[in-house]
Amino acid sequence: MMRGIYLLLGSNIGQRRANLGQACELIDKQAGPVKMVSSIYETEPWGKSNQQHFLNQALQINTSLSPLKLLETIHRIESKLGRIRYQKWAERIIDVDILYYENKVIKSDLLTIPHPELHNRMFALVPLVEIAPLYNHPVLGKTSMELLHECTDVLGVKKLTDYIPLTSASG
Ligand code: PH2
Ligand code: MG
Ligand code: MG
Repeated sequence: MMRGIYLLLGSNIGQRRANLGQACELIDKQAGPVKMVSSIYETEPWGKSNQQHFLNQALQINTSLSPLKLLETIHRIESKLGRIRYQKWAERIIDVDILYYENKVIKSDLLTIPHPELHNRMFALVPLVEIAPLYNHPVLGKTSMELLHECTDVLGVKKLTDYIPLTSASG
């Protein structure tokens, strides 16, 4: 069982909280046991600002799947939850990204690990720091906490305590 595997969930359409919950359940069943979950954060959309706020959450899982098999499994789960890919950075019911796979460094057409934008995005670093503050980035040689302190992303990241939907249609 591989252990230092961290994922980031994101959703910005539909029942966002339920989407994260269902993704987490399916990951646990189909990829391997979920060992740690961060709080859920409501985050301003990065890349395209004219869309709904996201909910983001980081997970640590154990899995015996290889990185590519894990990616396939993730894509299957995203499709099952109704995600249709039509445009980069389009709104999505669910997005599951691999942040770290142990200390592996992978650059292929299909998959880049560590996630190439992790250190530039508060919506990923803030949840990650909650569950893996001292985990070392295998390329940048810095802990999650150090990456967070150096990150210049100014978009809002707010921990959900009492959850108030932004609109009646969102979850
Ligand atoms: N994912 C993106 C693009 N922009 N913004 C936020 N706040 N959260 C995300 O998960 C996110 C994003 C591409 O996957
Ligand atoms: Mg993503
Ligand atoms: Mg993705």
